[in-house]
Amino acid sequence: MSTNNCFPKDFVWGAATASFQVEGFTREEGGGESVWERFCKMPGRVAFDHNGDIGPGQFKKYKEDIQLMKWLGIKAYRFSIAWPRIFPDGETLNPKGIDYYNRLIDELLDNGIEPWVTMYHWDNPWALEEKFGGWRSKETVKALEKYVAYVTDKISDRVTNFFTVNEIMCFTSLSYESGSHAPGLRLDRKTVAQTVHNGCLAHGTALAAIRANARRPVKVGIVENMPVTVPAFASEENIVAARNAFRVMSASKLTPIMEGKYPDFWLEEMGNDVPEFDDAEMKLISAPMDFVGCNVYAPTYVIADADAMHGFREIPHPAGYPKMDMPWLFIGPDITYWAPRHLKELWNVDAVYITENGCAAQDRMAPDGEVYDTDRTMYLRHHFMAAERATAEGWPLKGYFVWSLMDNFEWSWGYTKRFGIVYVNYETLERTPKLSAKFYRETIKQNAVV
Ligand code: GBH
Repeated sequence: MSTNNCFPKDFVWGAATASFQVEGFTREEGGGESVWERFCKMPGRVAFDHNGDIGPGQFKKYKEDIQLMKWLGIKAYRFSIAWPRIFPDGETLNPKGIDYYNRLIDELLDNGIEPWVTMYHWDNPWALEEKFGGWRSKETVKALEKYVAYVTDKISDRVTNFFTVNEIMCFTSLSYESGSHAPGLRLDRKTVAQTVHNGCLAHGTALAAIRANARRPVKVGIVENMPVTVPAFASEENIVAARNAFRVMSASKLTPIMEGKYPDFWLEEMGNDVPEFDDAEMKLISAPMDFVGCNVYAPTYVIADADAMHGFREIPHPAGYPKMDMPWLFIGPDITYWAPRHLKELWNVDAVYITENGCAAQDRMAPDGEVYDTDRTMYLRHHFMAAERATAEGWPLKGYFVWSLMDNFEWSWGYTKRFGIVYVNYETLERTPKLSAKFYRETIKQNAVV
C-alpha cells in the first residue's frame, strides 16, 4: 500500500454517464421523444446521422454494467433520468417511466454503490419545444418543476445526492445560439440570454422542488462547466487575476447563482438584450446548495493585466498546444486543483465534486483483445495529482467522477468519439475495460495516485 499521495478516507470515487448517451431504448415502457432524439433525425446534424436508439444499451444491460462498477470499486454512480420517459409529452405522466430507474437504483444499492442522480442532462421532451419553444419559455421551467417533484417523491427514499441540471451553456447557448446541440437553432442575443436565464431558473426551481418533495434529508447541487481559469503561472497577481476571471466568465450563470444577482458590468454589457427576470426568480436561483459539481476538461489560462477592464487577460492556446482527441480538449490538469480553490476563495463553498473529467482518445482494440489507452491514463493520472494536491492543501474537494464509465453517444459527434474507461463494441454491445479502467481500479483500491 502506498502511503504517499493519499486521498482522504471518505473521498468519493465515482463514474458518470447521462441517460441519452448510454441507455438506448428510449420508447420502451411508454417513453416519449426528446429533443435529442428529434435532432438525430435531422440529416447532417449528428456525425453519420448516428442516434441514441440503442447505443451502449444500458437500459437492458444495467445489471452487467453494475457488475463492472463493482469490479472497478467505485462508490458512486452518477447517472441522469430521461425526462421524456416520465412525461412523454412534457405534461402527461407515464407512471411506468420510473420503473427502469427503480430497478437501476435498487441494483446499485444491492451492490453497495450509491446512486447520484442528475435530474436533467439535456434530453427534454420534444413536445415542450414544439408547444412552448423549449428553454425560450418559462413554461418549460414549470414542466420541469412537475417532473422533478414527481421523481423526487418516487426515489428520495433511496437516493440521497441529487444534481439539478447539467451544464447550462450546453442546453442554452449551444442549442439556441451556435446550433450544434438540439434543437439546433441560431437565434438572436436577447433570446439566447433568455434561455440562459431560464436555465438558471430551471436549476433554482429543481433545487426547490427536490427539497420540497424529499422523503429524507437529501443533498442537492448544480453541475456546471464553468470556464476554469488557471493562472498562467502562480504569482500572487496571476492568482488574483484567475480568481476574478472565474467570477467574470460565469457572469450569466454560476455568479448569479452564487450571488443572487447579475453583475452590473454584465447588465451594462447586455444593454437591451438583458433577459426578463424578477427578484423572486433571483432568490430561487441563488438558494443555498449543499455542494457544487464541476465538469472539468480543459483549462482557460489567465494573466494579470492592470490595464484590462477586470484586471486580467485570457491567453489563447497557442497553435500546437497539446490536446486529447477533441478539438477543444486542451490538456491542463491544474483545473482540478483550481476549481475547488476558486469556489472556496470566491464564495466560501464547502463541498465541491468533480462531477465529470475525462477525455476522448483514439482507442483501438489490440490483437490480444486489450485496449492500451496510455494517453487517457496519462490524462487521468495528472488530474488525480491535482486532486490530491487540492485535498492535501485543504481545499473542499470531496469526490471525483470519471467521464465516462463507458464509451457512449457523444452528442453531435455520435459514436465517433470514445470517452469511456470501458470500451464498447457497438455491434455486439460487448464491454471491455481499457487499461485506464484497470488504472482507475488500482487508484481507488489504494486511495492514492498510482
Ligand atoms: C460534457 O460536456 C457533457 O456533460 C457530457 O455529456 C459529454 O459527453 C462530455 O462533456 C464530453 O464532451 O468549442 O464550441 O466546440 C462538456 C462540455 C461543451 C466542452 C462544449 C466543450 C466545446 C464548445 N463541452 N465545449 S466548442
